[in-house]
Amino acid sequence: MQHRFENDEEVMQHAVTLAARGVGYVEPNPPVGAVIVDAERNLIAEGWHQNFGGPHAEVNAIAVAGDTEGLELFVTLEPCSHHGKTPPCAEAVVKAGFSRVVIGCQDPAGHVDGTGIAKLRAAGITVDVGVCSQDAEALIAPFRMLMLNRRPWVHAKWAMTLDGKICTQTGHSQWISGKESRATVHQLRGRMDAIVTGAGTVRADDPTLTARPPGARVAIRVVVDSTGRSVSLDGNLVRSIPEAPLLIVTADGQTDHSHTKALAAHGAEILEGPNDYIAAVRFLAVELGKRNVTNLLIEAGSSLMGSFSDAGLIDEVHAFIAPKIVGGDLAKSPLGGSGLDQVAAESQFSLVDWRQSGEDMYFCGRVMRS
Ligand code: AOF
Ligand code: ZN
Repeated sequence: MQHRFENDEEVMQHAVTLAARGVGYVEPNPPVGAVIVDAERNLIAEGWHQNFGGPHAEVNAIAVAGDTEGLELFVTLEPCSHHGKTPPCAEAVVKAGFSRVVIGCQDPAGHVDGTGIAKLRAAGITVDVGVCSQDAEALIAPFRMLMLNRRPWVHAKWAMTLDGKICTQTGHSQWISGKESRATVHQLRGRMDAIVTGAGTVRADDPTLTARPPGARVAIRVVVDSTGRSVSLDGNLVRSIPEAPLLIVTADGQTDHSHTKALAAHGAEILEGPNDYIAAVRFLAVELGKRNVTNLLIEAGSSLMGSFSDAGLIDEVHAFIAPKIVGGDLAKSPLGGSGLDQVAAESQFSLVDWRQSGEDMYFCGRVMRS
């Protein structure tokens, strides 16, 4: 494990890489990585937050290092100062006798929000904040959204043809993206807390919406359907309730109560929301935020997808572009709804990934908001 880092940024980059190992396992907590080095930046120990409820990154790294007197700690997120499921890391860090602590970014959560940094400084430790801050912030974007806006980070996934269609004019959509792309989608599903779809998709595809093979966590499946009738009692969603919860969001005044009663008897949860698509997706975001849903994936047709987009509720896009064309005025594109009046002059995304995926291209980007 003998390794010497060139500069502070290199150490922090390593901490960011360690933190990413926790993605999917730690939510609703943030993924955090920690690296301990000596004055010459030789690697002494590393740690990361591995699972929700478990020890935090700094504490794991300190446990590996043993004697930490006079060493330097690099951590992607400000050490916490509160008594949560574990005691405050800031106290453990002070006790460990570090000469210097380098922090990627401040913890936005109300229960920390700078108080961890203040504790370290009050103890006479040199504290530097903001090394590789962009990467450190990017790691905790879903956590920040949940903490500050009390709603999940919303991923929108679609597969489309070269001519921007998600199905033919008859609605046929099987076989747009290839095997590699579908595998990427299952990996994505495996780190989500919720997967949302609409009545049209349920009727057309009878989807299961589980991750195959299973991932780090099991997402609650959510169907937005005003009446609830699209979800049949003998369909794949109901059949797989023992594997993953099923929530059906119906619309006030539209719900088919005798059918939703039967669905509830099969173990589905029914929630009545507003009778308006945009209001319904806002209601859903708030409701899932209350349940600490940190990452939500929409895999839906153009009308529900368009409602999320028009409501300003899409944070990250995963688009698969297949080298196929279908044509047709009536064939749908990924986002329905009202859309924009003008094409944005500035770039709308910060790029996460843009690569070949088998025969397809895969784009992943995060929506930039001013
Ligand atoms: C750290 N290091 O590795 C993480 C931190 O319920 P608990 O005790 O696990 O505390 C969770 C909170 O601690 C979480 O909301 C966030 O503010 C902070 N996460 N802090 O010092 C870590 N994961
Ligand atoms: Zn902590």
